[in-house]
Amino acid sequence: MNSRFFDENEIFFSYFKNNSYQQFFKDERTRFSKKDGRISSLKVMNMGNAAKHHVRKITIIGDYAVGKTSLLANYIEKKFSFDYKPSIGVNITTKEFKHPTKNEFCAVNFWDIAGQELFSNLRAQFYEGSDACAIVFDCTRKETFMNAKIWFRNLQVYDQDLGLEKIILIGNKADLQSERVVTMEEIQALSMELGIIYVETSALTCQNVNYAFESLIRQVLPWEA
Ligand SMILES: Nc1nc2c(ncn2[C@@H]2O[C@H](COP(=O)(O)OP(=O)(O)OP(=O)(O)O)[C@@H](O)[C@H]2O)c(=O)[nH]1
Ligand SMILES: [Mg+2]
Repeated sequence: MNSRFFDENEIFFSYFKNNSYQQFFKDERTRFSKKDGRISSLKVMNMGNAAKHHVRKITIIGDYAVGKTSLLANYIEKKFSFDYKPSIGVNITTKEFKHPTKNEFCAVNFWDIAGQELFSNLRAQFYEGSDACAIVFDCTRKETFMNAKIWFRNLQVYDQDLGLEKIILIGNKADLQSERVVTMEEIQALSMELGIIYVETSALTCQNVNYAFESLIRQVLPWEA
């Protein structure tokens, strides 16, 4: 966990999933204080616990309103909302995984990055240090599919070390079949061109949501390598 990041960029956090963060910070013997509803200072103090802790980062990118926040909400909280509340800057949600047998934990931080153009100048710093990434487009909006390639190239600029097996392409809103405008042939061609796997999801019906996230998580857990 990079505490410097929080100090410099606190205003970009639209909200924290406090429960999951508190859980993670508690495990790490972490203190943080709040001022005016924002994180104002944060100190990580590892007091030397017998358990082994790891931290990993999964970034979720793609155009505005493709369903990034909805997919994460479905995966973490099993919730769906028809309301569109644009993300501001980045939302971070943590899920903790335990080694099947050893006293070893991995906190996976999901960085759900705002897709609106307004935030494009901020993105570079959010990509940094990603261990895996999902590029999401909306099967009912062609431009979001065309832009998936641009998101991929931008990610590669800022995170050159990220292997292709750690990036997945997600076509969301698969439930809206009658409104679909992106064909499977086009998607297959892009997925082959970029060399990354494709998963078709629906945050509304849950189709493939667990599968998509689990395939990313498998790539980052230290004991799965
Ligand atoms: N029918 C359907 N609607 C969806 C699905 N996923 C998301 N939506 C809707 O699409 C809209 C946008 O969803 P968000 O999850 O906020 O999109 P986002 O990609 O996080 O958008 P930004 O935060 O602006 O980047 C909302 O109205 C959701 O209800 C889906 O799988 N099916
Ligand atoms: Mg969002």
